[in-house]
Formats: sequence, C-alpha cells, structure tokens
Amino acid sequence: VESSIPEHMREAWRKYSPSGFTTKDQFETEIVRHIETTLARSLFNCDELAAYSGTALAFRDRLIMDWNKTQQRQTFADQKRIYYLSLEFLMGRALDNAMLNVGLKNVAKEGLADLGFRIEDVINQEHDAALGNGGLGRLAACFLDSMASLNYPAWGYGLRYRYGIFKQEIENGYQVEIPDYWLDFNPWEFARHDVTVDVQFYGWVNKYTDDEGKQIVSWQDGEIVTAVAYDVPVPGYGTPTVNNLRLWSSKASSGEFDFSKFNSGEYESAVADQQRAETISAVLYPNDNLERGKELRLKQQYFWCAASLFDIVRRFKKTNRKWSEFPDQVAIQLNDTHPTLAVVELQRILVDKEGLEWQTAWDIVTKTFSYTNHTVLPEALEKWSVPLIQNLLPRHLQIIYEINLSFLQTVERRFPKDRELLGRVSLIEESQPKTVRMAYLAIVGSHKVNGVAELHSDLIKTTIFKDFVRIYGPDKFINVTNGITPRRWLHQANPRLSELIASKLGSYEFLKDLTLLNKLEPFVDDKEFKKEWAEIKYANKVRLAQHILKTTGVSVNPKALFDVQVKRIHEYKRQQLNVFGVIHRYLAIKSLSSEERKKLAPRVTIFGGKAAPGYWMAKTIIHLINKVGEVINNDPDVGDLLKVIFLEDYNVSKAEIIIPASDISEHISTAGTEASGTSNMKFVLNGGLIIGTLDGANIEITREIGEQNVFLFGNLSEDVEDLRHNHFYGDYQVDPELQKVFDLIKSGKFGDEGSFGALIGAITEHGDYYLVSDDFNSYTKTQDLIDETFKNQDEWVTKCITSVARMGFFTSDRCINEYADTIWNIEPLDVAEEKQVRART
Ligand code: AZC
Repeated sequence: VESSIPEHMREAWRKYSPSGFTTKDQFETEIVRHIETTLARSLFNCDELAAYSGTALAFRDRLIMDWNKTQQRQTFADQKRIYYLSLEFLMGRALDNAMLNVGLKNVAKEGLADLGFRIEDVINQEHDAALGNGGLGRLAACFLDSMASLNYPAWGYGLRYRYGIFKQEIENGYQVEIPDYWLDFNPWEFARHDVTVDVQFYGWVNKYTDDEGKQIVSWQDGEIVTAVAYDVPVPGYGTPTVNNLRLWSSKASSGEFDFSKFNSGEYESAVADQQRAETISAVLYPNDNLERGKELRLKQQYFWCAASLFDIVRRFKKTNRKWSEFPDQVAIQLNDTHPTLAVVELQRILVDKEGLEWQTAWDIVTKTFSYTNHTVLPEALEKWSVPLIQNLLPRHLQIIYEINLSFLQTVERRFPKDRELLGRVSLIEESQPKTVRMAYLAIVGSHKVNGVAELHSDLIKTTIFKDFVRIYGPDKFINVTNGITPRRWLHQANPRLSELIASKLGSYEFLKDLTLLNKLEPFVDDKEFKKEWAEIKYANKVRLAQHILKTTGVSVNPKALFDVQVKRIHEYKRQQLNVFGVIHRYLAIKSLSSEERKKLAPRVTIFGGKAAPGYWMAKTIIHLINKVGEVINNDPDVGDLLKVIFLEDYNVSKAEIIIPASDISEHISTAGTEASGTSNMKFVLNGGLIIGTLDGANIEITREIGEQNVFLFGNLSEDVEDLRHNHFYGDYQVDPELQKVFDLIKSGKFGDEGSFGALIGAITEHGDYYLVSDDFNSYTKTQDLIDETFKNQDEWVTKCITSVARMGFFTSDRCINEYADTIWNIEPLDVAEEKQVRART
C-alpha cells in the first residue's frame, strides 16, 4: 500500500499505539480527559449528556483499536467476505451494547459512580439509531451482531439517513409524526471524507465500435452525486472482532455550490443543486411492508448499490485476482429486493467497464448474489415503472432487458410452447406503464433464494415463486429461520434474568451458545429458583408500570397480567382483533355483579407501534385504541380489572423495557401473512408466554417449546383462501359476539363513529380480508384460557422456564451459521492468537 509507513519506522508506531483502558482508574482518566478536552466541558458544567458523551468516547477509543486490527487481520487473511446489503439497519442504542460486548460495563458503572453519575441515566441519554422500520431492519442489526460475535469477515452496507424513522406522538388519541433528526452528536460514526464514490444518474447511452472493432457502450452525461462513506464499528461479544457497517451519505459532486452559477448571481439554483444531491440520503421511507414506487426511493436504491458495488470491486481489485475468482472472495446478500439493482450494476461494471463477455460476467454475478424474501404481501413486492428506470438509469434498463431476454430464451428451451409461462415469469410486467418485477430479477440474479421461517419458505415456493421452482428446481429455494441476538435481547434488556440463568448454568457461555439454555430445565422444580424468576419478572413489570405512569399518567397494577402487542400497526398484524377483544372483555366486566367481578383476573393490555404516515386504516386503529383506553381506564366499574395503554413512540430502546415485562404477548396475524416475526422470539426468551396464530415462526417456536406452553388459536393458512371466498359467496355472518362490540362502537361510546365505522365496514361489508370475524371466537376463548392459567402462578412460571430453556434454536448465531454454510460458503476468521495476545497484556 502506497501510504503505509516504511518498515524501519514501524517500531515507534507499535510502541506508542494506545492500548485502551481496562481498569476503573484508567476509565476515569479517559472519561475526564474526553469531557475536558474533546467536549471542552468541566466538572462545573457536566450534565448527564456530557457524561454520556465522555463515556461513549472512551468506549469508542477501545472499539476503534480493535476495529482497526480486525480490518487489518481480515485484509491479511485474504479470505472470502460477506457483504450484507440492507436499506435498513435498526440498531437502537450503541453504548450499553458496546460496554457489554467489550465486557467492561461494571468498570464503567463504578467509574461513573465515582464521578457522580448513575450508569442507567447515562445510557438513557443516547438517541436511538433508528434507520429502519421494523422487523426487516432489526433483523439486519441482529445479523451484524452475530456476524461479529462469530468472527465472520462481514460488512454491512446501507444509507446514512439524516432522518431516521419519525418520532411518534399521540395527540388527542391521534398519531402525530415528528422528524427524527438524530445526528447532532453521534460518536459512533466516522466520516471517511477520503472514501467517496461518484454516482451517475440520468444521461443517455452511446453505443459505438472503436478503432479495433470492439463494441463500446458508454453511459454519458446526466448528473453526478458523490457518496461519502460513514463507518460504524460493530463489536462482537467476547471477541476482539469489530466489524464495519458502512453507510453512504450523499452530497453534491463538487462538494460545494456550483461556483460559476454562484458568482453569476444564480444563488438559488446553485444551492438547489446541492440540496437536491443531499436529499437522496435525507430520509428513511417510513413504510413497513408497503412499496410506493417513488423516484426518490429508486434514486436512494441506486445511489447506495452503486457506491457499495464500487467499494467492493475496488477492494477486490487490490488483491490482483482474476475476475473468475470474484465469487470466491465476495458474497453479497440482498436483504429483500431493495438492493436488486446491485445485480444489474455488477453486470454493468463487468461488461461495460471491465470488458468481460456477457455470459462470463453473468456467471460471476449469479455466483455472487443471493436474495432473502421477507414477505408474500402483494402490496410490498417492488415493481419499478419502466419509464422511470429508462429516465434515471438508461443503461441499467438495457441490461435488465438483456437479462430478461436470455432468461426467457432458457425458459422457452426448457418448456417449449408454454407461452403463458413466459408471460408469467418475465421480468417485465406488461402493465400500463410496464414495470420491472424486482423479486423476479433478484431470483434470476442469485444462486440461492431464502424465506425467513418454514411456513413462509414453503409459501413462497407454492405461491409467488412457484413457476421459478419449476424452472430452477427446488434446491435454489431454501429456508433460513430468523433469529435474534441474545446479547441485546436477553443480557442487555434483562440483566437480572441473564444473571440468574448464569448462576444456574455456571457461566455466561449460553450467550455464545444459546442451546446451553436447555440445562435450565431440571431447575423447574427448584422452589428458590422459581421464586427468584418470578421476582425478576415482577421487578421488570414495576419498571414498565413506572414508565407507563410517567408517559401516559395512567397507574397500572404490576400484579395484573401484562398483555403486550408491540409492532408496526398493520391490518394484517391485526391490532384491530386485539382491541375488539378488549371491548368484548369490557362488555363482559360491565355485565357482571360486583361480587362476580372479584373472581376476574386483572389485566393490562398494552399496545405500541407506529403507523405509516399515509396508512389511514392503521392510524384509525391507533385512534380507536386510545379512545377505548380513555373510556375503560376512567370507568369506576372496571378499576384494576382492565387497563388499556397505548405507549408512544415504540422503538428499540423502549422494546428493551417492554419485552422483559410481558406476561403474554400477541402475535396474531392472519395465518400466512407474517413471514416470520422476530419479537415473538424475544418475548419468549424473556420469560413471557405468547398467544398466536399458526403463522411465521410461531409454528417453529411451538415445535421447540411444546404445544402446552403456547396459546394458539385461529384458522390455518391453508384454509384462508376458502374462507375469503366464503365471505362473498357463502352464507356468511359476522360473529355474534363481535357484532355486539361493533354495536357499542357504533353507539358512539368511543367517539368518532365515522372513521371507526370504516374499521367495522372492512369486516362487515368489504369481505373481511384478514379474517377478523372468523378468528374472533377462537381468540376470545383462548384469552379466557390465559386468564385461568395465569391464576396458577406456579404452573405459569413452570411454563415460562421450560420455554426459555428450549429457545436455543432462535439465536441469530444459528441463523448466521446457516447462511454461512448453505449460501455464502464462508468461514469465520481465527482470532485465537489475538485473544492470547490480549490476555497477556
Ligand atoms: C418483515 C416481515 O414482515 C416479518 O415477518 C419478518 O420477521 C421480518 O421481515 C424479518 O424477516 N418484512 C418486512 O419488513 N418486509 C418489508 C418488505 O418491509
């Protein structure tokens, strides 16, 4: 490398290279130094935010050194790397995670106490990094944690949005969106102003033959926007590996205003150009499981794919290998279809820039890429308008057509005379305007396609991708069931439970090998253990009750059953079923005498989640929940028997408080609609039970922990189609108990009869697509069973412990190892030597 220090001078570097703090005194030295010099504050004006900043900077220093070494180690090892391309990374807070992964949280706790701070207050100062919508983005974050913890040479690539997912406030029961400007002080990113890529848009394609008779294709003119790399360290747990998450930020290619325009007096247009460039990475699209086909979104996708591919190819070229070895060095995972243009971009680089033959290039491309599908919902499947692509990326459209042509020719040879098949699998949909089917392009450009839970992977093979299974054979389509990182979702979110488990198992080794949890099962009869278990759950509930009181003003009884549904608000996730169930319960309470009421089990139903700003039905569901809460929480007949809470602004850091406090959580999507779900795993791992449909990963959770430990209800996915048909053509009637709920809503009891009427109409008049009425009876009966079961606390705790003991399968470590073995073909890097060096120093 040109810029490296000559060998004979390296000794000085090695001698003075910092080693980072390990003791409390060293930590205090570091934090005070940072507060006084880096932040220019003193003990006379050090608030909690300054203490957070100083702590973060001290830990950051440690991470940077391991990060640098990891990058060097991976470069020297010169082995295959995995690049995880995701438009969303829902990271949450970094400090607590860094402290735990580095293993120095106790040092920090004591050090901060010496300096006058409580570590919890300091941790709470951090703004969540919320560059994602929901499950898909959080899965990417769990994967980064596992890839680092398992020492895989892995990079994440994404966009550095200036605004993450909006902050939600509830005003008069309505959701209000507030911009999430999160970059004021972010110690966890490093601007690499020297790592930039120029990305082209618009323009036209010039095809000609050069002097040597060679066909040249050149994409000319248009507009250039510069991508600047921002790197975020990703520490593994209990390992020296710190991987890199590279996020791209857009700026005008000159980096400044256009001076010629500026000087000739066109100030406004000069500034407008700059702003247009910066707009590309300005904001995360706030839709979960919904695609809207906006040009700016396509620009984001290409900007990020082009910058990432350039970077990956640049790194490969430094190794001076032949192009045919590219797939031995590089694996690229497409997190849903959002990065599918990367397939086209690599083909363009290889053919137009590097001069490879089309077929040679295409073989490299398909060996490099693989694609994960996260949904079967039709409204979430990306389709980009052909005229839009034609205008923005003219060369890419040509390449897409060429890929399609050669693909369709292969299909025709294999299945001659099946014209309908050709139309069905074409990458181009003959609609008005024509569109490119991105999922099909991703399949054709990949060597493996996976779903995220068994049922989902079966469904994609038999429904949306059925024809492709015929064409490629079944082996291309596999299942990799999702997982979650036990570091954040057990150890960090629920430290007391983690400690109790460690005390029984003898160590924290289970955080690296979650299957060790099965050693807990013999303790289900240990009275003392069960008592401590129950105490921890209770303490977590007290903590949540305090949060509820502080944020909503409602006082809830921590002895009541806490029933939680937190996730994005979506009709398919059926928060409406839950709130109708709550109203049904309210009616039941009202119909009883005060003597009879005493026998009931008190319950707190807690909702949380954001609605996409343009999703009116979802917003109406939020409104209904809040209005129902107002009525029930203030009805003296009800008292502690039922409280309904909507928690504002559900996000990763709030999940860390809510999940450990749950007794029952709800995963009640219409069967066949939730690809996996991942919070179901988090809740069970934290000693909560679940009520759920036979959907997504609920099915595998049930298989692992046993049917007796899950409250299942509702229709099966295989019956959904017939039921829907019956809504229109059969002798169909709304469930009579549900009808009573509707009558109460329509009476105006909760206000706003007009818009709530639309929620009812979707069920009574518009075919009840999500089967709310079909599942209502089964749902409420199962809720009654939960009440009964909860009364026997001893039996309940037995179920919880047994379930936790059997959750080992759902770690994202298992999941990442499956991807590595069956899709990426990569090996972890050996860090034993590095660990020894560290142990000696
Ligand atoms: C989500 C699925 O809805 C959820 O079931 C799954 O657990 C999660 O991905 C992770 O695999 N899908 C999305 O968020 N999908 C899109 C396109 O937004």
